[in-house]
Amino acid sequence: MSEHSSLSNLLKEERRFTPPAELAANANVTAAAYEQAAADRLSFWAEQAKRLSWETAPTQTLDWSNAPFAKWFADGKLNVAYNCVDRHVENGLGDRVAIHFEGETGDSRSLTYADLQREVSKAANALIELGVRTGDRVAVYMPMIPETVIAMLACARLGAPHSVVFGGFSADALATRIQDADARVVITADGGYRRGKPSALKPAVDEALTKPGTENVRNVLVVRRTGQDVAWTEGRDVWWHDTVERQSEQHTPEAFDAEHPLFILYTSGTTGKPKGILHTTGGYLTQVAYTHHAVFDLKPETDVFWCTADVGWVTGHSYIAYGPLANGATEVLYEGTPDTPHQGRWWEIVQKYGVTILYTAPTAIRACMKWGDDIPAKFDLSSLRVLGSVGEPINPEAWMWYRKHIGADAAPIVDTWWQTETGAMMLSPLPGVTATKPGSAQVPLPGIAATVVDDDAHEVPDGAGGYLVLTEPWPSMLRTIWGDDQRYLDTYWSRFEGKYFAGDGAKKDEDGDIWLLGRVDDVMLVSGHNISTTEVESALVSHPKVAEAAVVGATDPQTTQAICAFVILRGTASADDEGLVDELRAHVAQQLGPIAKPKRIMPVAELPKTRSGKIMRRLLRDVAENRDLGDVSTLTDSSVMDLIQAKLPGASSED
Ligand code: 6R9
Repeated sequence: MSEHSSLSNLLKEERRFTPPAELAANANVTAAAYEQAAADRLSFWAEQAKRLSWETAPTQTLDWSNAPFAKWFADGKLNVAYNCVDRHVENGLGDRVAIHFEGETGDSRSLTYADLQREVSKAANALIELGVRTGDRVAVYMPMIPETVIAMLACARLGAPHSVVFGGFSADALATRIQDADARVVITADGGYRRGKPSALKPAVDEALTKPGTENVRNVLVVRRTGQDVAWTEGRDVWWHDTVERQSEQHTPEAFDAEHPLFILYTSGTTGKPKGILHTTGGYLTQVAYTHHAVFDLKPETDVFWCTADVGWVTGHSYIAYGPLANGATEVLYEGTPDTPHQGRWWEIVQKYGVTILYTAPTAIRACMKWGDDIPAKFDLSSLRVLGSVGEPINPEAWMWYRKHIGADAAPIVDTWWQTETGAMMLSPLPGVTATKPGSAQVPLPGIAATVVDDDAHEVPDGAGGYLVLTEPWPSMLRTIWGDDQRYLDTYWSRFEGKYFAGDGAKKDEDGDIWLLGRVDDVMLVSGHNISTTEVESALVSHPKVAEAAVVGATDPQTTQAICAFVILRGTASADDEGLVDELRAHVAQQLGPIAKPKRIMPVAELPKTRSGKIMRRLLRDVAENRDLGDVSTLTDSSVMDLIQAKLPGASSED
């Protein structure tokens, strides 16, 4: 993939932003952390494990004797819910707000740590009444409401691994996940509010439970959120307000082994059945707590943290449920979409709660860019002091907009690279230490070992590209794929001997900083050159008329693959503008070189995305190659594909 370097003028940014002096002077973590971790990585993590309250403190740190099946802190025992809730109450923080909940329709409520302790205890008692025992799997299919976090913590409290399924997934997707994990109970709601309207969830559960392989589900526990009518199966379905509310507020948590399973989270992968990524207890909680403390510089007494992710994405698990609560933080939980009832909704929430740390995804930032600078300008965002990004490479254009219009040209941006599989952040700047570069995740965090290698597993020199690999085990790593150890070995550990293959293309710049270039499966081969989708997308978005772009390689008889781009235009630009497509093609050629010039550019209104805002390039490839669409069950909005296909004939531009 050496062509990456010759194509990368765009990503070769000279701009660097040093941390604000005051933040640097008071930062939780300084440059010394890198030295300590480098001197003795395992002692560093053993030290971080002390952030948690262990019933039995671990004496071992890592057992790698059966690599790549890791055990971290194996002889330690702890309870995750105790760590996220009870211990804060015992430490006198019962009155601190844990969650400020903001409903889409404007309803709100705040739960203190003492409230959370009562609610989680009641929910745990209810699950016991429903027969849930340690080790039983519980599926959670919920909107973004406090009961979702309460349900997850109640499962954790009982040592019953949860499998949270994104509320936007179809009944089929839910059924597959219930089957694979052999879930015994499903926790759901009648519905949630989406774009100002109640959006039902219970019917999908009812449908999923008619499918073979779901027979072991004994009960469905239903939260009443919207009040809409629901079908009811007597004996199986129970209301949360009947079952949970009458329980005792006392529940004594039991300590489990550090390697006890905490959750399974399904990730779709490119083909075949979804992979159930298994995370366990002690190592996971150690790394989410440490990274939340270090990367956001969290001061739990004064900060208000807001992660906008859905709880059905790993980001919601690690940085809504577990990391912030383990650290005793105060956080915002928002039910709805950023543009309901108006496009300034997020900024209104930042202003209302005085949010100091905001963690979101590039796709959302690009949407806000498209809506216009004047919208955030109407709100007081002066409380914000650290901004985070996750989910995709953030193109420099969006990074600069985020910094200027949301961060008042001062708040450091932490671009955090990690995966469902890694459990917690792996590469990221540190806000009080790193001079940040727009578009780069830059360096492995203290205690993490990552590099970029070529096809033969040799580390590439600075200035060259290849594959991102993790070279040492880390505490929050996945332990296996649920029920499929072989697939775990094949997917992550067989490409490069002894190294974890992340599946992402990456390059190192002249300073050794790492830039992510998108999934390796998405790299295009054009006339013998490897071209990264990320770079072409970044070039397109750097044009003033383009808000968002998705690029795929479509089979082409002359060039192996031809670059096809789907673009969402900004504000006033129109798909009918004479010469627009030629202008964009010329712009990419000028930014990256003629080889990267898209053959076709199609203006579209929306792009197909997953729960985390990742573009589903596979579907766009199907469109570009005139094939029938494959599985669309993990799309957040499947009507998007109809819109794109309908536009195809007139909107395309051939050479
Ligand atoms: C947390 C999460 C993982 C994939 C990952 C990569 C992409 C995530 C990124 C990023 C560039 C970042 N990704 N963060 N690429 N810069 N800061 O997203 O988990 O949904 O499993 O996706 O997302 O391609 O391999 P998950």
